[in-house]
Amino acid sequence: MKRRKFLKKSGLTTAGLLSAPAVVASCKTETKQEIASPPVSVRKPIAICTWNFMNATAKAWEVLEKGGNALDAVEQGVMIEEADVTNETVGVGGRPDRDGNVTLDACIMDKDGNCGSVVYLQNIAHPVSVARKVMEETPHIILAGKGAEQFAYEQGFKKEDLLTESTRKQYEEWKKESKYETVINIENHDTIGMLAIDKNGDIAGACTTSGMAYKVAGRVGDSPIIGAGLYVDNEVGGATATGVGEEVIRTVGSFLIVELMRQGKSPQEACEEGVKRIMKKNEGRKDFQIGFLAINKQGETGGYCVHPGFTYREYTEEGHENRHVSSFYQNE
Ligand code: SD4
Repeated sequence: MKRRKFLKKSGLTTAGLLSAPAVVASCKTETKQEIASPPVSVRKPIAICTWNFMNATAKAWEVLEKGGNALDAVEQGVMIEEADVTNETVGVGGRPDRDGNVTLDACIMDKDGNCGSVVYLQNIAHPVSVARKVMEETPHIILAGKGAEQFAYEQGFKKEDLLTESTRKQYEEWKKESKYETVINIENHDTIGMLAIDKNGDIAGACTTSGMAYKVAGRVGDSPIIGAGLYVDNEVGGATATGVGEEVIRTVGSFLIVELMRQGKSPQEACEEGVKRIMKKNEGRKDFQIGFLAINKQGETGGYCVHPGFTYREYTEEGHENRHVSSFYQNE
């Protein structure tokens, strides 16, 4: 008997079935099997990203809506920010290190746990796509610096000047102050981490950044580190981070969030717990920012940040674009 017919005949709704195990037990085997695994309602497709990057989520949605997979959606989604010269924390137009060089970090992870990453990459506008090539075209996971750049050229990427007039000017100004040390503050944000579930229910994620502005040359943050800036487990969900990478690496932040979800926490609860762990190790500090964003297999989302003002953007079929403002943790 088809499921819908059975429901009609028995006068039961799906909710009724779920709360009526006695009825289930008395059904014929054929029907029993269907009822024993009721369809879980999943919000899919869906794309979410850190901060308020509506063009990026719109692009990811465009891919998902056409039936595209989550991996393509997150790659193409974050590429919007990599190409946006007004985003001074990602791709072209990203702020340089203290020696004036723009060095980029990015990673990507798919439903099968495959992943690719580039760190300290220069002169290439789309590090996320190079990271995908590392994942798909090499037996490795991370390529760094000159090697990553050389690999990118071999894969057909073009050499580009990533400094813009604006970031060059800002750098010159910064140098005048001779503050030759890394500035870690709450304004240092706008890294994009994106997570998506496609129509098949598969999850993928990507994260891309130019890192902390005026960092010590050679510094690599959390964003390209699988488990820190990004983690996806197709059975459980995915998480990504933004903010001071050193703190995220210390707690293996995104992996922690996914493991907390595996233990039954909602994405929101998991992000809150992740932030609290970091704050516990930083009693009294209020001068830095960490934000986590997460999605579980059902398409539920959550986000949490040390500071107020953290937002994330969500794109789904029902709600189209919703901007969620997460709560924040205050360290007493
Ligand atoms: C880093 N997590 O390199 C990055 C910075 C960041 O928004 O997220 N900025 O540490």
